[in-house]
Amino acid sequence: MTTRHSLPHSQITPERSYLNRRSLMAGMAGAGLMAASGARAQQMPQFDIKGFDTTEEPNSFEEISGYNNFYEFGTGKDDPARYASALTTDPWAVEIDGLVERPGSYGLGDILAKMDIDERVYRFRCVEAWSMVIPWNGFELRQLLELAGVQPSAKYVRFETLFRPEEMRGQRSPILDWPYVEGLRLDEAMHPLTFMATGLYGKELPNQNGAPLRLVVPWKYGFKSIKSVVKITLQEKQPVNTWKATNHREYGFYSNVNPEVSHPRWSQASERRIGAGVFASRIATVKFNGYEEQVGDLYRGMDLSKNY
Ligand SMILES: Nc1nc2c(c(=O)[nH]1)N[C@H]1C(S)=C(S)[C@@H](COP(=O)(O)O)O[C@H]1N2
Ligand SMILES: [Mo]
Repeated sequence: MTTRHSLPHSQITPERSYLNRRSLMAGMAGAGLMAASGARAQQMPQFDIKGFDTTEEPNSFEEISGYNNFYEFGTGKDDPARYASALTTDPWAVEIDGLVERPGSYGLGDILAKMDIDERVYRFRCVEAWSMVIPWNGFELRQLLELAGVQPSAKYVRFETLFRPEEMRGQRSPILDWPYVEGLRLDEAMHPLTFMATGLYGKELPNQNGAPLRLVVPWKYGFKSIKSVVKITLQEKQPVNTWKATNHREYGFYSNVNPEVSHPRWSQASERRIGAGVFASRIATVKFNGYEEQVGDLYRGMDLSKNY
């Protein structure tokens, strides 16, 4: 498979110039917004002109690839970085089935040859109340769904992670009901913010971050962003996602970031930014993780405390 190794410009951008370019853009976008909306802008996440990229400082590559949740490799935050190198990611294929026009097994190389690889600097908020800013590379999920052709009766998308206990040591224990499953409503899946990541910082996606292909839904708690995806099913019924099945009182289907709806065991009103240092103060969590302007309409009229 060659396409995974031939990403466009981002592949050859060294980390330093990548960050310089980012902070330059942050400065420009920040200046405009501050002038327009005054002091309040200081507390709210800010985005570039497309509305996709946050202008906050990204976390380092080491932070993003060294502090992970990927229970297939263990429950410790440093287990994935230690053990995920055992995973074979080439060859890789994604089975797309259910209510689609062209069901079948799609090789990753063939998929990537048809996708526009883009960069997205997204805020990322785990349900455990820590957060990062991550510069992903990848493509919009809707491009992949359009490749398979969504039938009009489809209402939800179900995703499944690889099940390969020989390489994924966590799957040899019944910590979760394997394989890991997630789901989105079709309109959430088709939203331009909903991303399939194939890399970060212009480098290949580290295995611990869900190589070679993982979902990223920036306005939802991190567990919705399912890693190492091998199966995508279009269906009429709402999928049963792993964390909801494990504990439906604590984890729901929607899982939109919401400072007003507490987790039964902790508040969701604030978060700890990874890398900010032990003495840094917590930062306020923002509804839909700061993406309310882009996604608020998807949930008009819904009771978000019931649909948590
Ligand atoms: N297959 C799978 N996907 C997963 C997880 C997992 O354990 N298994 N953990 C989720 C959780 S809880 C979070 S916070 C994010 C973490 O992504 P990151 O390690 O790239 O920051 O992955 C999500 N996707
Ligand atoms: Mo998480």
